[in-house]
Amino acid sequence: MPANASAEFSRRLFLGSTAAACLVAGFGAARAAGSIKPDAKSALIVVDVQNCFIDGGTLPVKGGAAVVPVINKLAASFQNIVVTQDWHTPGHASFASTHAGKKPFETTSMPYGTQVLWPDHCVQGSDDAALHKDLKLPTAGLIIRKGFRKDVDSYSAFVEADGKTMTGLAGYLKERGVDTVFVTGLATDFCVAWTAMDARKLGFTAYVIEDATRAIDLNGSLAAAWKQMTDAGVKRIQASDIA
Ligand code: VGL
Ligand code: ZN
Repeated sequence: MPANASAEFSRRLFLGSTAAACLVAGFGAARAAGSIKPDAKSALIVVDVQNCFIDGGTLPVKGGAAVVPVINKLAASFQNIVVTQDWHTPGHASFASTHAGKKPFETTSMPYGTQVLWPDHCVQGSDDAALHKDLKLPTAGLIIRKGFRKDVDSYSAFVEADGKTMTGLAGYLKERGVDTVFVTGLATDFCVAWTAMDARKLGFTAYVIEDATRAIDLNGSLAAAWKQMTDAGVKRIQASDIA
């Protein structure tokens, strides 16, 4: 064969392998399907897939029910699974109804900072606070409840909104040798984002599986959350990226 044909052949080979390397390294939007294989050091965190955050609940997240089959399928890939539940007292400080003259989705100032005020939601022991009935996670080892102190909210599964009270999740995961978390559930821009960012602060590698989440998106909160998560080193992936 002519010399230039073989040069063209090796150039294509080079470009082909460079493209493959980029996919594996996660450059650009595309990633090879099934390229991430969770191991014994990985945990799936399923955030707040509760009736309150699904149609018919007290703080419904648009499309919230759609995460359930995605998460059920992901579960087969994980040896460690943790579930969280938003678990508020009646008259909780994060409820607008607790603050005279305040309406849901307004804000107030709390000793720990600005608090968004929500409709009453996820009250301890109510059907509204129960996990969605179609969520099938028989191998989940831990359910973390959060936001159960009347005067303190907790979007994060790791640290309450006071910024100092630990939920115990980091200790649990570290004791079990977990160094990487994959965060899913509701809502992308609140409890999922705060959980993923605290995971980074606490030294974990953190992924958010985007199509296993849905957002509230209050005044641009979704775009802001992705920017903050990306800046914190949280990796944004899709369920099809998981082997
Ligand atoms: C959440 C608002 C209030 C969440 C919890 O799970 O993202 N959002 N409480
Ligand atoms: Zn809440």
